[in-house]
Amino acid sequence: MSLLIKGGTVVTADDEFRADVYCENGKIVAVGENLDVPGGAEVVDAGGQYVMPGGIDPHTHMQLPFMGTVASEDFYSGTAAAMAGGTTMIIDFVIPSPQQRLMEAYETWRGWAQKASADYSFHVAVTWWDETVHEDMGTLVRDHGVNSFKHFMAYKNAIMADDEILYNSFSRALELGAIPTVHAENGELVFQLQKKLIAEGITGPEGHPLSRPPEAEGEAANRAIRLAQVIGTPLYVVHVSAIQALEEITRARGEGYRVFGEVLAGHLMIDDSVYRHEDWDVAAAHVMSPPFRAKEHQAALWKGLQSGNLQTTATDHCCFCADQKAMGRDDFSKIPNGTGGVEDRMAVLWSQGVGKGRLTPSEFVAVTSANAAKIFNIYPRKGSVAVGADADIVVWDPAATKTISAKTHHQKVDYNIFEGMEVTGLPSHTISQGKVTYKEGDLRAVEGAGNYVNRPNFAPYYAAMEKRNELNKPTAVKRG
Ligand code: URQ
Ligand code: ZN
Ligand code: ZN
Repeated sequence: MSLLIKGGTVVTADDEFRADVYCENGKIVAVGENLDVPGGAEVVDAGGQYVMPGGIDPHTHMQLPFMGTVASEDFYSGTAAAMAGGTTMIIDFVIPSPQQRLMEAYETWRGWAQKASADYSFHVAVTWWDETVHEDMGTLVRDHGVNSFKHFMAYKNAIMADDEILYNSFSRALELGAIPTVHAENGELVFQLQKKLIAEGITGPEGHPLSRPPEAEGEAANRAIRLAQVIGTPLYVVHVSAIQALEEITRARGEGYRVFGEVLAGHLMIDDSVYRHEDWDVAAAHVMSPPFRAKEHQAALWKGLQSGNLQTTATDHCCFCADQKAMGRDDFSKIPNGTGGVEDRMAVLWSQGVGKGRLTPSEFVAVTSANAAKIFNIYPRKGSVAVGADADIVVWDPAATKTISAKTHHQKVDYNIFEGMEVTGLPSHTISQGKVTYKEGDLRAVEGAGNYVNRPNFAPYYAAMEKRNELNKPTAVKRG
């Protein structure tokens, strides 16, 4: 199976240059002008277009069992929709129930993901603690290519990790050469505010953002950052939505700490007025956590992306249809949390980022693909257009336009948070494993074609850090 992408401008996180790209057996084997390749290759004409690494969405939840229901998008339909939008890899989440062995949950999610049509990997959530969690984290890093562990600081009485779990898990991650990640909201504060609002008769979706103020995110972000700092691990903060959290990340990075921030395409574009929509279903369709924020937060998040204080973009694609959202008809805290976006992220980021002069094409590649690959240790296999890399590529037509709508999207959900948004800049071709899986509206995703991507641990880097920690190792004072 060979493919020649001709006449395009290659864009990586570092540069832009005119070159053809030749792929064989799922790998990039040549990048250069006027390539002389063996006959019989399929040819994609990329004239006037950009040739970029396929998008990596480091935050999705396909068919997640959550809040009494199951997300409507599965691993096949979700990875197919991703490729229709230029994303060729997702990093999803294994989320064990408290007291459930991590390895058991991991095997369950691996089974679900067999049907994926594009490559995928898993962060594994630590939602409880005992010796078996300590053991299973080691097995996952050593034998299953997991190098990131997630901690939900929200969702009290469900999957919330308290400080004891955070301390134990971050410490174990350091030993293993894995990176801890957090959903940073103070779960206790949210829980108390939910109770208070319901008691005051605010039961509609307008109560959702009121129960999750930006200060609840800022406090948790700072707490997680400082725990990681004392313990000695890096930290990745998922779906940063608020100025208060961005400020904590910016401060820690300014102090030289290795803290990474992720921002969702939705949080860059949508404000909290959606929760006051007169149509209950529209307001409920936007219930996700952290919530969409007041307008000033969007502007700050763009600056965070432009300044390099936020490194990746994602979607937190976790879909629930109207009949599922209706579970919270009388109590907003029972509306399943989650929204979609895996198909739209790249076009939204291009249109509103590159199109508005906020990002260069190379910065677009960095925040939609390369940085996630680097942070989760799969670069340059993923996130680059270079010889030896996986042939996961998007051919991008900067002039193509469309209006985003649930009526035309490939996502298995009956609402689109970007409904009606006009975008300029779309994939003309998506290439996964060296095969054209999307071509000018024709989606050719193959169920089960996706591969699980092992992500090597960071032990060598941590070993160096350990040496530094050794130097500063505290010693007991000898007395008397
Ligand atoms: O919190 C998350 O990331 C999962 C449960 C998806 N739902 C959401 O509202 N973000
Ligand atoms: Zn979350
Ligand atoms: Zn999530």
